[in-house]
Amino acid sequence: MGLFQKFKEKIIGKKEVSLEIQEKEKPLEKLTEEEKDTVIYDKGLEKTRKEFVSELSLLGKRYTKVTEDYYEELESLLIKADIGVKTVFSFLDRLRHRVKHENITDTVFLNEVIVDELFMIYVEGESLTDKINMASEGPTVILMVGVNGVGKTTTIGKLSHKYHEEGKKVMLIAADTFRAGAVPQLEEWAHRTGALFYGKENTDPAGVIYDGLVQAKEANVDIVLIDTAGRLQNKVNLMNELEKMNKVIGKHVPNAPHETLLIIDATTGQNGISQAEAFKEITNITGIVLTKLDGTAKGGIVLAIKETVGLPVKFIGLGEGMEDLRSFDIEDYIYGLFKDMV
Ligand SMILES: Nc1nc2c(ncn2[C@@H]2O[C@H](COP(=O)(O)OP(=O)(O)OP(=O)(O)O)[C@@H](O)[C@H]2O)c(=O)[nH]1
Ligand SMILES: [Mg+2]
Repeated sequence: MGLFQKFKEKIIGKKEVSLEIQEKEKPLEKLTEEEKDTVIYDKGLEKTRKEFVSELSLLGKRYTKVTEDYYEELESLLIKADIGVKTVFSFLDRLRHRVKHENITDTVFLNEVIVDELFMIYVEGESLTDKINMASEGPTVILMVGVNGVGKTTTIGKLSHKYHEEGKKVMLIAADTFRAGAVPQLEEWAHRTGALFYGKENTDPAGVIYDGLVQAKEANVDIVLIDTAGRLQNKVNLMNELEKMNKVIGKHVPNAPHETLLIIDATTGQNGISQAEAFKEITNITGIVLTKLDGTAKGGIVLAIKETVGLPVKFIGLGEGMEDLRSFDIEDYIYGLFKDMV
């Protein structure tokens, strides 16, 4: 039995929950975290679902038989959803193999096999953990990196909200001392989310982190989120700067940073993949946050990142609101994309 079959029941269950929430017009605050996931993934993946999945169904209707032309159209459809050329090719190889082996001729049935194989990309191979590595003692330090405008500061604000809601004491440190307005922007998020704050403009980022961590330890903070500048000057400079920051962090808090999350804007598509590859060479990235998935029909990028970059997606951004950052969950993702197929 394929994975899609296994998830089908769950998709149906989530659809029912979603319908009930709609009918009763329940506000977001009244929902459980699981229900929120369902609603927010549903809405945030709407664009990808509408384009990619509906085209997939149409393809199945236009071709009754699995022909070369069918494969060609499928290939361009997958590439359009930003699953990535390399991923698409190996995917198509496996699909052709299965079609032959299982003697599949019906394109409508094939859709289920396609979805099945798409999950496999994510699920198979090395199991990457999407959990955040929390410190067993002292503050957990999470460093956020990424090029400009991808959503680093906003993501920190959303994470701060999430951890605050979980009853944790949070501190935000503004080590983006470069861009005008970056420090007050983060400070505003600290105010909105009940977090402590440390930041200083026009100074050395490592120095700010140093002073911030001293305060974080004094205040017995549980989680420290560090914002960094987004400029990707040249690689060597960035590497040196990150190394300096890492040294300072490690000196203060053993084994920190516990996470270095690379933020990628999903609307930039394959460019985001190149960024992930570049950053991976520069520093020890432990996970990806994929933002703005709500603004693109290219939600397939999650799969491309897993297969081509080999880093786990830990969070996804599905909107601008504070609740719109969700832990990445493959089942919710599958639900959000393929709920109309069951
Ligand atoms: N729709 C949508 N917008 C988002 C999401 N995440 C961030 N944004 C928006 O993206 C824009 C840039 O976000 P910032 O958090 O300022 O990005 P940054 O990486 O800190 O930018 P710099 O500090 O200039 O490098 C803002 O308008 C955010 O509201 C998301 O998941 N969905
Ligand atoms: Mg910023």
